[in-house]
Amino acid sequence: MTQTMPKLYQYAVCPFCKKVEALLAYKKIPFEAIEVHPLNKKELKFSEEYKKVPIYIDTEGKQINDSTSIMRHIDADESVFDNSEKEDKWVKWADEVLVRALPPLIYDNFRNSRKAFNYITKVGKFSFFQKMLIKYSGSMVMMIIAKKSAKRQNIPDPVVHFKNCLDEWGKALEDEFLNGKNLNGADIVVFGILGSIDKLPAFKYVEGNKKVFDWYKRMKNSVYN
Ligand SMILES: N[C@@H](CCC(=O)N[C@@H](CS)C(=O)NCC(=O)O)C(=O)O
Repeated sequence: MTQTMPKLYQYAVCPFCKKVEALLAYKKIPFEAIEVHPLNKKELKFSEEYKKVPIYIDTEGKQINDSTSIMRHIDADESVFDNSEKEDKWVKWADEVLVRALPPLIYDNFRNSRKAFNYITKVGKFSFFQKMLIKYSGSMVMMIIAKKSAKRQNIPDPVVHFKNCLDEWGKALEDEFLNGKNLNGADIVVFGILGSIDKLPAFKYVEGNKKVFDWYKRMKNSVYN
């Protein structure tokens, strides 16, 4: 079987994709990132049933769907995930609470929503017309989805809710990382998720939480150096 570079189908600000990207970077695994058109998803044509991102195609051409399954596949040697109870708890929290706190925060009004989509269209290789379409219709659609999501989750104030999430994570940190001196899968997951807003105005709330921001900088060093 021919060996090729793994491929990661993603969106630039997708927190699930950023989790995977962080693990690949930490493990120094080179990969090809393919930015998916968020409206027509034409890059995902090959995937008949599953139409979400991330999708990972490994070096042997095997397709893996879902960020958690992809991370487990990449970390098959278990050098990052320590499978502790604490790690499991915070991985679950990250996917169920932290990720869901983001849309109401970054798509809260049309201006911020457009900023997020400005970034998305800058990163992807889209034509001018596609960029305009993605920027304006995407911003509008995400703003509506974010409002519904806030209501469903009973989040009256997305900023307060996000700050509370950051406090929770800060309190869980034992030393330099979640489990002390060595980072584990939950550190990578939370780092990746927060990294999805790194270039957006909402990142100021991460910078404003000293404990979490110090940890974030440590993570950046560990993941990218
Ligand atoms: N459980 C999945 C969730 C993936 C997911 O919801 N991805 C979003 C983007 S952040 C998506 O592709 N939504 C469908 C869409 O954009 O149409 C995972 O962990 O990978």
